Amino acid sequence: MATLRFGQHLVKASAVFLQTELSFALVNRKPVVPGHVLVCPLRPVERFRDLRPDEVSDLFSTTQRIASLVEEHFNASSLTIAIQDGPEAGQTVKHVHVHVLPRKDGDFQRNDSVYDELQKHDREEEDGPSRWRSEEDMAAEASALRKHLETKRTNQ
Ligand code: AMW
Repeated sequence: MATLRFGQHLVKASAVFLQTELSFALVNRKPVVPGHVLVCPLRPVERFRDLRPDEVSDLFSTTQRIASLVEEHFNASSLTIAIQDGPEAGQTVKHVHVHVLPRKDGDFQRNDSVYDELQKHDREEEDGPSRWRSEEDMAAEASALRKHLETKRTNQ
C-alpha cells in the first residue's frame, strides 16, 4: 500500500490500519483521547453530501467495524462518533472523515466538552508539529490495531 491522500495531507501506509474497497482508517497525529482514529473515503471528497451512496455505505459500515475495534482495544465503554462537515462545523481537512473516539467514565469533567476539544484541537493556534505524535508512535498503534482486527476476523 502506497501513501494515501487525506485532503492536503499525504498519509503514510504505516499510519493506516484498514483499507476497504472505498474507505480507509488511520490513526490520529493529535488524538483528543487515546484511540481517537479517523475513517475516510478513499476518494478525496470535501463534503459529506458529495459522497456517492456506495461510498456512504462503505464509510459507515467501516466506521461501525472500527468503532467496536477501538472501544475494545482501548478498554472503553462508549464511543463518540462525529463528522465536522464544513469549516463552520470545525472541519480543517477538506476530505470527509469520521472521528471515532473511545469514551470512558470521567474522561471529561463535562461530557460534552469532547465536542469543544474536537472543534479546537487541530486549529492553527492549538496545533503544530511539536504537538503531533511521532511517526513511530503512530505506526506502532496502527500495527497493534491491524493485529487486533486480524484476531477479530479469525474469531468470527
Ligand atoms: W477536522 O478538524 O477536519 O474534523 O479533523 C481533522 C483531524 O485530522 C484532526 O483530528 C487532526 O488531528 C487529524 N489529522 C490531520 N492531519 C493528519 C495526518 N497527517 N495524520 C493523522 N491525522 C491527521
